[in-house]
Amino acid sequence: MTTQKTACILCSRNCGLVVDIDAQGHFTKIRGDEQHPVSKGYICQKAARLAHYQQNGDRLSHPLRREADGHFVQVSWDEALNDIASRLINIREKHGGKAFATAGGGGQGNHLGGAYFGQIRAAMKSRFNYNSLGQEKTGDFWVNGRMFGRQTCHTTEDVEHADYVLFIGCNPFQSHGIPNARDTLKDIRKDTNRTMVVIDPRRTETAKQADIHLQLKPGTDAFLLSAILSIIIREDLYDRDFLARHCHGFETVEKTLREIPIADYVARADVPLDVVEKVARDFATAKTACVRVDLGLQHTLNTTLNGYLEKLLYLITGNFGIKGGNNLHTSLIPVLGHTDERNPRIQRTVYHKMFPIAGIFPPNILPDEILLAGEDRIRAVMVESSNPLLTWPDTPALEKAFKSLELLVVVDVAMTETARLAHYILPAASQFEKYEFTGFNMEFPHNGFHLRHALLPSHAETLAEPEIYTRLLEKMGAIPKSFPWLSRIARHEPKATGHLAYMAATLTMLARHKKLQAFAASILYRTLGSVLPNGAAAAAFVLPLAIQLAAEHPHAVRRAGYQGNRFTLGADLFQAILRERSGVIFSEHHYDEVWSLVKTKDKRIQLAIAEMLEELRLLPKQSDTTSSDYPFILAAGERRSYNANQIYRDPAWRKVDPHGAMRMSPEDATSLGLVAGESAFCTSKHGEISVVVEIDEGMRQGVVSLPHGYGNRYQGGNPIGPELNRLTSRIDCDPLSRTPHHKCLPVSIRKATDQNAA
Ligand SMILES: Nc1nc2c(c(=O)[nH]1)N[C@H]1C(S)=C(S)[C@@H](COP(=O)(O)OP(=O)(O)OC[C@H]3O[C@@H](n4cnc5c(=O)[nH]c(N)nc54)[C@H](O)[C@@H]3O)O[C@H]1N2
Ligand SMILES: Nc1nc2c(c(=O)[nH]1)N[C@H]1C(S)=C(S)[C@@H](COP(=O)(O)OP(=O)(O)OC[C@H]3O[C@@H](n4cnc5c(=O)[nH]c(N)nc54)[C@H](O)[C@@H]3O)O[C@H]1N2
Ligand code: SF4
Ligand SMILES: [Mo]
Repeated sequence: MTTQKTACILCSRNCGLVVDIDAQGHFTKIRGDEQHPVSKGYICQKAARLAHYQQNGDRLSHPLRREADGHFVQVSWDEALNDIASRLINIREKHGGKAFATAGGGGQGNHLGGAYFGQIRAAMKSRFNYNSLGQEKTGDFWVNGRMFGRQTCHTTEDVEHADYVLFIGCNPFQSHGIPNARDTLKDIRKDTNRTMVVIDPRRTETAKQADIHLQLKPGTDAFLLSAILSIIIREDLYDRDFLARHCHGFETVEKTLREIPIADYVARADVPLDVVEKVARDFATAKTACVRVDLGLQHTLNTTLNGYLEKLLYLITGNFGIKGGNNLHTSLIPVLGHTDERNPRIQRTVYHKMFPIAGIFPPNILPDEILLAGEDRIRAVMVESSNPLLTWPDTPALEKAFKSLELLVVVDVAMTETARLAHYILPAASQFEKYEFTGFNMEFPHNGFHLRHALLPSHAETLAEPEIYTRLLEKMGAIPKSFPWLSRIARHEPKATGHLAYMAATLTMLARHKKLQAFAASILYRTLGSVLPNGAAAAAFVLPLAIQLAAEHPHAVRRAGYQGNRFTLGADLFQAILRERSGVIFSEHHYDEVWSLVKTKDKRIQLAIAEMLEELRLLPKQSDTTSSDYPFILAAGERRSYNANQIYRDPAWRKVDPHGAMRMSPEDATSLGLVAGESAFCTSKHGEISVVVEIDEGMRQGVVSLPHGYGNRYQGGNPIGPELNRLTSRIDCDPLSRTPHHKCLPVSIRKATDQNAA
């Protein structure tokens, strides 16, 4: 038996773990890693059963090719990659980069492979990066771009230190998303000087711990938030000094907000006006306050506008750049890019003319870009670490689109619903069989990074993504098979110089061969990679990122404990990243240094965003979502105690909720004549699925919910639990970001009589 360090891969927190592994490579004990600098020993119940990810009946072992009759045959890596390379090149030569897109590229904890995956897009001369973030967070990123200057300016919330915390459309008790969520919630609850407010249509596990719960009608957040802002403005509770010193455009925003018909808007949200006034006043006058939002705000109506209003809340009250407020944070791994659609050079999609946000295109439009874009359509797609057939809106449309492709390649650890449609399935080593990390490190003022080491040998013939994509690039002729000069320098450079001679040589080479710049990750992997200790080759590309971070934030990196001059500081950080099994803190800022992270020219925040103010003015025209045909609102995709996106496939991992039941209020169940455990049909204008009913006192009347992360066909069987996205729409989406309205889906529900259930 060995004891090793790693991290949980089931949500964005990636809590540090200590695991015992027996001689057969099975996890026998999993506990929190006290030495992990961010999670400090914390875990939730989901981590204990990670063995079901590592070993399950759907794990892939060999590359597979689909034959004409639909069945898969085992092929060698060379056979698969040679054919994929030549088919990709053929498509590029005949149709250009527009004909190719990637889908996915990293899940909750595996972002290392993503750095290599993007290179395939570059080799194909394509910009089309479709990713699940484009169905949740891109509206938020767009607003960040306008307010803070770049879409890479990502905001975070100091919930741990805030006196007043507003949780809007998130349920951290189940979904986490904030440091050590359950402990943090408990601390706020126990402290009588601190206040927790939850804005959510369901009385969630988080809402039950809150001081105030505003149980609004789904889809009305923009009404409620603008009313709260208006109260703050009309009652003169905004922070004049902060606004004068740090922001532009307040007068314009103020004018619009002052005109909001407060009582009317609060009535639309269907919550008590006196409580809303109290929340507005107490939030604005609290010593420190912050706002945490997630899918409840981002999968509902007015996604982008909601993100704007939420940011205005903490900005006009001056709760930014302070302990206990909202802040920006550093990033070591650039998960997001910046793509301003006002720049005419930004490449739009062929059919929808959609622009990318933060470099990401919205999954909603992918079926049309494949099926309806004519000669210039997308003809080849490569999917990684994502299962779009279950997780992207409008499953039937996507299925039809994927089936029409000239080439679909899926890289996954498991046989997924998407993989079953592929021409080639490439089996990846699991996240415990290779080097990995998450790029979702969003802490401020301290930010952390955890490079996870491989704990186990790769299963069967599986390969880690860096190897898969580097081989593919080599076969496509995008990069040479070797770089003898760079390899030699890497090998012979004395340890003390921290690979700086190597870096200098690489930069010189890349300056001379600009075409190779896009493939730097694979070049570093093949050259520097081979001299890194403990087989850490895949992490070689972190070196230039560490150097860049240190050059940008030398004080923050030094405070975090690293030493060196302008050139060597980043190399010192890199060495620590390679060495520390529990992860490191890589930057330590003072709160007021948040302004160094703002990317506008004058470091001021732009509050007046014309598109958002226009959408706000049009808000009263918004019509009701429900109708007599579809009288219920379905929140399609709740986070519960035993779901974790599509990461687990074996249903045996769930301790509760085997069917992924539909939650509804007792009143609604009675009126439909349904009892707990009974089957029903849930129908939207797009599709129908069968569900099992659960009665939940916490549900608002007229609202039902289904969990995310079900519907998979384990070992080729029938779907287990709701296939949610057979109901959801790719057309009903945010006008700007095109993120879907998953949480505000009009449906009807009917009892499944014995006859039609059969
Ligand atoms: N257990 C578990 N944890 C997870 C995941 C998982 O699958 N399982 N997935 C991870 C991922 S990828 C993500 S993005 C996060 C998401 O994390 P969350 O966003 O916190 O999770 P959800 O349960 O999807 O939605 C949050 C809340 O939004 C509420 N809501 C629904 N409609 C509305 C509305 O119109 N307005 C408001 N204000 N609220 C509304 C729902 O009632 C729900 O309580 O969770 C992560 N963590
Ligand atoms: N209706 C509805 N739809 C939703 C949501 C919702 O709430 N409602 N939530 C949305 C959200 S917020 C998100 S983030 C998405 C998530 O949906 P996806 O983007 O599809 O991501 P995951 O579900 O995390 O899928 C992870 C896939 O990666 C594979 N995998 C695991 N480890 C590795 C690895 O090391 N290498 C490779 N190559 N593959 C690996 C798993 O087997 C699995 O197939 O779903 C979205 N879809
Ligand atoms: S699911 Fe999230 S919060 Fe729970 S242990 Fe894993 S990473 Fe931590
Ligand atoms: Mo997500």
